[in-house]
Amino acid sequence: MAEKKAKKATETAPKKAASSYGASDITVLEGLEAVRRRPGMYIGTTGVAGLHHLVWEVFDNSRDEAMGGFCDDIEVALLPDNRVRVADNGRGIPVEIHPKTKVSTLETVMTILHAGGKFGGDGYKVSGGLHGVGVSVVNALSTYVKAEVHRDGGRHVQEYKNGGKPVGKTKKIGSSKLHGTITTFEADSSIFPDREFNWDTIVAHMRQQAYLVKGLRISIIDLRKADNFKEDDAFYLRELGLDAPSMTFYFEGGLRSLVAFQNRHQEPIHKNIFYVEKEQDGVTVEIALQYVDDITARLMAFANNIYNSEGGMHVTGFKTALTRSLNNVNKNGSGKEGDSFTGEDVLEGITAVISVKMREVQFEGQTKGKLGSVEARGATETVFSEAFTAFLEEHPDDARAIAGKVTLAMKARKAAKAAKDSILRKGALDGMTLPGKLADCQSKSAEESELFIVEGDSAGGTAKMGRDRRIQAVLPLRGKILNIERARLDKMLSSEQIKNLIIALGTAIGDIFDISKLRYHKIIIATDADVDGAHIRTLLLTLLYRHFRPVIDGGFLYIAQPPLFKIKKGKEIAYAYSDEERIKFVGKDMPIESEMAEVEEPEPVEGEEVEETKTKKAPKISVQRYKGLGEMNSEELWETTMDPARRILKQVRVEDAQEADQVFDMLMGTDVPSRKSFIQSHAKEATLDI
Ligand code: 0RA
Repeated sequence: MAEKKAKKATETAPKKAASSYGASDITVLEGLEAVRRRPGMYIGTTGVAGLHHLVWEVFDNSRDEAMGGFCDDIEVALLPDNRVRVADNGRGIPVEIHPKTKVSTLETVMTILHAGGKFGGDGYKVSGGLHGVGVSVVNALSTYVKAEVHRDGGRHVQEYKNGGKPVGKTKKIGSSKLHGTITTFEADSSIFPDREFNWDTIVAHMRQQAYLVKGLRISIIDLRKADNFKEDDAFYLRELGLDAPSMTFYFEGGLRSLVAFQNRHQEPIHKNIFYVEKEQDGVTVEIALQYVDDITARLMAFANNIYNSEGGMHVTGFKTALTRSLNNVNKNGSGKEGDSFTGEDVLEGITAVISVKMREVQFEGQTKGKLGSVEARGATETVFSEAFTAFLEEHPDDARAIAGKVTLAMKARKAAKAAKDSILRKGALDGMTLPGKLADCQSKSAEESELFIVEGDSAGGTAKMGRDRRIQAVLPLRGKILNIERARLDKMLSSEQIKNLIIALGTAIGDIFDISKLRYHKIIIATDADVDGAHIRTLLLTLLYRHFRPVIDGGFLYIAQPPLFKIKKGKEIAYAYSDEERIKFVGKDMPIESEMAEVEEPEPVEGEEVEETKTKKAPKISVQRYKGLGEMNSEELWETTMDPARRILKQVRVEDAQEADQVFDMLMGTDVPSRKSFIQSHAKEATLDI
């Protein structure tokens, strides 16, 4: 119903909305207009990341209501026509006339920039900083918004069109026994060229948010393809019982549950997950941790529920307190004098989540992913120090296991250092003689240089022939690289494959790692589109994630996207990068050459006239599947995968690498049952060689 109305009104688009707006509406619309002129300033980008930002922004308001203790159930629904609907059972945004703006508080919040804090009443928002720009920004960037408030026995509605212009006033349209807010929006396609929401992105975000607000139920439902969905009076659309993908997250344990989830494929070395939540000097600090039998540190940090990929003050405070607490235990126990743990020792094998909440947060760093607020450091240090010391005293078994693990890490560090020193002294990475396998580029400027890491010598040869040798280098890797799961630096340095890679990158590794020495600003992994290729890619991602993290954080790592099919239609050649694309080109019934019993040679074509009649009848179509890069000739490889003007590259984000790290744990780790089920559930893909 609302959808129809919205469309009609857009078609006839009245210049002036029938609203109560007086003199102040000019400044209001100017504010929203400023957002439309420079959307990047408010939401970062107008790409898909920015599009999803709109969802986070609307969701954040409901989540803040939940953090205030007023709401425990939020539903996010993806609707047809690119609309998104967020419903919460909070108090409902107030609807009475606001004394300052002379319009309803709802309209004020929806149309005035940053009105949340100023007009919404005390405690409207704790968040701020990265998102937390206010729902009016979403309104400004949408062609349609509907806000529905259930409150004080009534059901109140207001709609906004074309960048936030109210359509009439906030109206009571009926009675309701419920309380809460429902916001539906449709992003403006003239601002967001791509309006396709990614289900997995939304699932991952909502899962994370559910961990961060314990006791909050968050459900997601994808009604974009639900046949018989029409907007209904249900408060939560999941109650309509439609056949649609949906998920619900609810974690009573909060961060404790998140740590357990992170460790689901690991072997914890002690039973109890440490947990604390406490306020200190205006900062609420919440931390959960557990050590596992592994050497990687898995730290996650949040400030006001925003993920801090680069850590920050809270992480610094945490590390200081962790090192000190464990050194204290060591002194009291049997540890020898002079053997104190370093920050690195106490982080080995730890899975920890640190979340702080405070009034004003400041972010800094390259991606604004680092918490800069200094108060967070002291508060985290104090809260954690006290609680962790108490935990170690109250749980002697856990304390013993942790101290043992950290002592082992210290010993291993000393052994590894001795080994590395001797290897380095012997010149393992010395002189930086580039490996013979590497076909380097001519340019000495890292900014323009690219390194293609390819699988095997045959693909290596093709890539060397096809490349632009001025700026493109090629390094073939042979077979499987070393299993780095448990490998320490000294062992890794004895692998020829890895040594080649490290020398080619130029950064060295471990203590002497130096990102400024990176020789290529694009490192491109180009493995085959089959199971082996996926395996090698996972290994490389894991290696880079664990030992060359700044390469990923700096945005230097990419994955090549070679086509899966070559399609010939008469003389025309096209490439398809997915099954969907192939089907779009030739239909689903066209057989794939390598899978047919026999292939007819295309007939030679003579003369223009003949050709014309031929193409008119039925152009010869053939579809060839590429299993590996080695199956392409050098020209094809250049055209489809290497030419900077035509290729598609996927930039690797930390989350991608993190996922690879987890898959890696599953494939290589000790958790046999999940490895089995992973392999079984991917067996189909494996036989199809996708
Ligand atoms: C401030 C005051 C009150 C409610 C809200 C904010 C509120 C905002 C949003 C945004 C999405 N969902 C929301 N739920 C509630 C009401 C204060 C009162 O009733 O006393």
